[in-house]
Amino acid sequence: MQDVVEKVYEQVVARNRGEAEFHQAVREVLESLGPVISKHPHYAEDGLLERIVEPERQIMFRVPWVDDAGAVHVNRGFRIEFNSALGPYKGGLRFHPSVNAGIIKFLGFEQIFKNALTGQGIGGGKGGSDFDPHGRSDAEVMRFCQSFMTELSRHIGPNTDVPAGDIGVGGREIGYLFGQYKRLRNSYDAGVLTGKGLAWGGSLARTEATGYGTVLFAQSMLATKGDSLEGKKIAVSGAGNVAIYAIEKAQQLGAKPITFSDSSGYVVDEAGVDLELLKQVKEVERGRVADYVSRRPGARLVTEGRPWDVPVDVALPCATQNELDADSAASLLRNGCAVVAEGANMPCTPEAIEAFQAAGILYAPGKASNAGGVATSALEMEQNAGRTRWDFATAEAKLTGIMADIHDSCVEAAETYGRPGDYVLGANAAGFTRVADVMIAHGIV
Ligand code: NDP
Ligand code: 2IT
Repeated sequence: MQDVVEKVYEQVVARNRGEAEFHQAVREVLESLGPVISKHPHYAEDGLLERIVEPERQIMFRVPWVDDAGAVHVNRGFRIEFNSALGPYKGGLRFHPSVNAGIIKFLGFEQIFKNALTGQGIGGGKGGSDFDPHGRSDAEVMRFCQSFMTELSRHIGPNTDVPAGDIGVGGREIGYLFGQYKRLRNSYDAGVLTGKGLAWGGSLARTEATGYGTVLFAQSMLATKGDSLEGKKIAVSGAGNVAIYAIEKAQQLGAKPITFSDSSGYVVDEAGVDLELLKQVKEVERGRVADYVSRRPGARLVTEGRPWDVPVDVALPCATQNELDADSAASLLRNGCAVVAEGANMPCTPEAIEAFQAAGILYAPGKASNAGGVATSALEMEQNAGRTRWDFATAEAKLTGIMADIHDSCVEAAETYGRPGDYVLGANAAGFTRVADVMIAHGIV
């Protein structure tokens, strides 16, 4: 790391003690900025780097709620409004027991550059809670969401901050959150949340967008080598929103996804994933991956480890941060895997990324390859503002165009800064310069 960025990194570590994931995300971006600052030293002036690593606002609040048996629980809620240079803060809400300030900060920081890459005029933010929705009744989830929104509603708005889903937050939760927001404000501000139901302001293709976009990005990377996904074997991790629609798009493009996972283990289905069964188990029944195996002859459940030991051509980590480490990377490379595209946020450890780059395979960081979700959220905001509704083909065509543009921006920036094919440098440099130019235009704020 260059001296000037090293100093900023050290300050981040000193100021945000113990927040390992936040340090990791900042380090990855700052490391990429060396060649950018060498070429354009003004980006290191006027405290720009110091400002970009410090959230504009951090909100932390108590979320009390009552379970079905009458017991009181207290969770912690977060919203980190990180950067509004390009537009209202935009980013998802995560409900998972591992959530803490450092996790939300890393996600909010990544979101700044991801959102910049979409070219759509959205700032970066993230939120969530350490609430665990697993095993909770709909009524419990509703009461939690209502309590969470009672505080959050003071801080958000269609032109201020627009939350959406992430781990543990899907259509059901967005519905309860929107219902409470509308009741508190006495105002039908459809544009205050995205990922809404289709009957109340949601956009067609938002559900599919992150997974579809990730696969489209992988297809674009392969196209630079004159190759495609046709006939490729794919390992997917996760079995949630991103994983399911990554599998769907991969199948549409003639590839063969053979794995998926949840926190109870992973499934290998050499015949190719039965997507209808997976949707039934995960989206309808809210079941576990074992429920798929019990109904699918030939599929096997592995309860230890992650799917990265299965020989495949392409890996799509779509579950959570740091789920693919150096050993997993070595195993994928040994088995001939030539493409890794991140559907999740920061799923590969720095050591895994280093191994992929040293081996010269195609590797896409999540802030580029999973940007289709937030991009389609911005399309949802656009439809809400225009009081209009596009058909699926229109929304999907826009998503496809945005993913192609993000891919090309990364390729171009990597070439500009002297490291062709380095999608990490490309994504960070392209995202950073877009935000930084506008921060400079806005003065010291
Ligand atoms: P979901 O809640 O729909 O699914 C998450 C999946 O990952 C589940 O199968 C879950 O298993 C598994 N998982 C989550 N945490 C862990 C863990 N600590 N260990 C093992 N498995 C885990 O979330 P999404 O699909 O929406 O999100 C997946 C990833 O994609 C996240 O990193 C998210 O930040 C990222 N992302 C999501 C976008 C979106 O539009 N939804 C947009 C861009 C990125 P289990 O149910 O057992 O916990
Ligand atoms: O990480 C992400 O980009 C998301 N969870 C989606 C955010 C959004 O506002 O749609």
